[in-house]
Amino acid sequence: MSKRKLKKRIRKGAKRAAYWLVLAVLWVAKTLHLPPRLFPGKLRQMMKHWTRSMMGVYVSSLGRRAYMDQPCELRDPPSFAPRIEIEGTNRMTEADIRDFYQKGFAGPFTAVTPSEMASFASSIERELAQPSKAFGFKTVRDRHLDLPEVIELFAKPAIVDRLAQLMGPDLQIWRSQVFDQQPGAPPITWHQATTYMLEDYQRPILEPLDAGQLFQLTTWIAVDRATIENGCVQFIPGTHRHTATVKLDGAGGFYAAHFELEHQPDPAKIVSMELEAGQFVIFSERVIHGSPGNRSANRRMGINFRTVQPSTAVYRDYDEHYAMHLEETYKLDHWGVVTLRGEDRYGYNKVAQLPARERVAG
Ligand SMILES: O=C(O)CCC(=O)C(=O)O
Repeated sequence: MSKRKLKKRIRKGAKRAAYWLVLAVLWVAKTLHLPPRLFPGKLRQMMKHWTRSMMGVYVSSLGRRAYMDQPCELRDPPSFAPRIEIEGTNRMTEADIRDFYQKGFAGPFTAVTPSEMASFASSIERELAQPSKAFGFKTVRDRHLDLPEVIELFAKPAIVDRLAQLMGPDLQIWRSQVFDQQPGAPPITWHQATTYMLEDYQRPILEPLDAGQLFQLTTWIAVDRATIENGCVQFIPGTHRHTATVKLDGAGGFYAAHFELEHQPDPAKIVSMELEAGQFVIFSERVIHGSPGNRSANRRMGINFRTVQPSTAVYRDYDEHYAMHLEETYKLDHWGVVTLRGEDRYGYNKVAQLPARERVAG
């Protein structure tokens, strides 16, 4: 091993040991019910947001295992009736909503035609080479904040009508990401998310009123045709009720983050969501999902966006955010949620100033 690699490994080991020690102290403090206010800055956040079971898994494994995200359980709603009434092709029935709650995802559906998607694809390729106006550097994250064509795609009635039937009439987009899987791209390991504490493991990005309810939905839209060969998104139905644990530094990878989910999927149960360009799937980020890597000669690009109800606070008291899997830090001065539908009766979230138009749909 080269000297540089050895030094890097020692630094990493020392950092992990220090983190373990801090967590061990916090775990004792949590067991003794000491109030978070006794701790400074980041430690106070961890005392507040790491549950005893999160600390317990990390400390008892000597820092080798952790919960994938803040553990919480999803309950069924009191009724599977759609949350809004819609007529026409985008209408979902009670059986459709029940099916979503059983599996954790719904689709495929069609947002735009493959030829409409082809012109979106050339525009997004061009724009991704330019710095994001919201963050000031080139990134695949949150390009809906500076590119009107992205928000126009997200606002297609085929998408918005279904999100509203599943989650309710008032919807805010808080985040989006382009997934550009070039030929040879490695798999995106099985993963799941709840309140997005997993991005820095200190505090959650999302603070729902009730984490037992459906408070977030992801829409994943195929920019290119997505097949098993080029690495379409795959789901393990029914795994969205509980939060799994991960082996840290495991064999799997999600870009720069390395971990392996401690859930062995039954291969017969894996659903491969093959999509034509312009089609989409809606899922709860709590369902275990990933993609098998691109073994074809063609690119597999997709764009996702994440929606909450205004009752969920997003990035409360954050000035900036670090995403471990992309190794990027975003200053949040120009970040805000975008109203996709309905109204905000809570006022928790800063609303973004979009370049073309602020409200994109009725
Ligand atoms: O595009 C992919 O392969 C993974 C997408 C994903 O993990 C997500 O949308 O949450």
